[in-house]
Amino acid sequence: MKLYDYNGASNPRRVRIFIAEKSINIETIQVDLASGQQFSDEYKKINPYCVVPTLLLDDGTAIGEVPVICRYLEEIYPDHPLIGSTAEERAIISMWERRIELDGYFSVVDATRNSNSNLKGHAVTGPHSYEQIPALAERGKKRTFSFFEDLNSLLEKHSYAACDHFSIADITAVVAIDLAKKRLDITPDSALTHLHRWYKAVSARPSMKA
Ligand SMILES: N[C@@H](CCC(=O)N[C@@H](CS)C(=O)NCC(=O)O)C(=O)O
Repeated sequence: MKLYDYNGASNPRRVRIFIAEKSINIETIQVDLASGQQFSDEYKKINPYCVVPTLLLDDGTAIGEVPVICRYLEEIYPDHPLIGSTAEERAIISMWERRIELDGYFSVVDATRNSNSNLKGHAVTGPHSYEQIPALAERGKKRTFSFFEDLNSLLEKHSYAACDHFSIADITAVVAIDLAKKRLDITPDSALTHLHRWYKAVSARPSMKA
């Protein structure tokens, strides 16, 4: 099994953190996004969406999409569960992870891809070309601030994003916050005390260095 990866990119980081939390080792292969290696014919055969990560199984099966890769790894490495141990827990954690991805992670991505000058003509990942829409960057920033507030309210109810223990929902949330800081120079307001308490605790986990 091999993970097609790129060290500077946040979606593969979500999978790298997941792998580190599971204490498993998976060989990684760098796809140099900066030089456009994701668009090479060779990589397109592995992932026609021209994105990383992709998990390539020993029989040649290629699995894309972060939550799907993580779900596959959870099934084959059930120790240290990160998507829940019961049907109900799996549903609750998956629900929050999806909401955090849709409202938080994708808002940061929208704001970044529609404003970064290196991404002109490439506002949406993949083989097709799309121009940037500045209004989407503005909306993405606004939605990022709303996400910080909503996450703070969530963390008032339980110690971690989805429940009272660490899960994949925390991984998506922390990577969204780190991406907002790195790409947009946006950080959560210091008044969001529940978010900051949680962020400090999860950021100290060794897996976060991945
Ligand atoms: N929906 C995909 C998104 C993956 C994605 O957008 N990856 C980015 C890196 S963070 C990428 O490969 N970008 C290539 C590009 O910008 O051309 C997933 O969940 O895996």
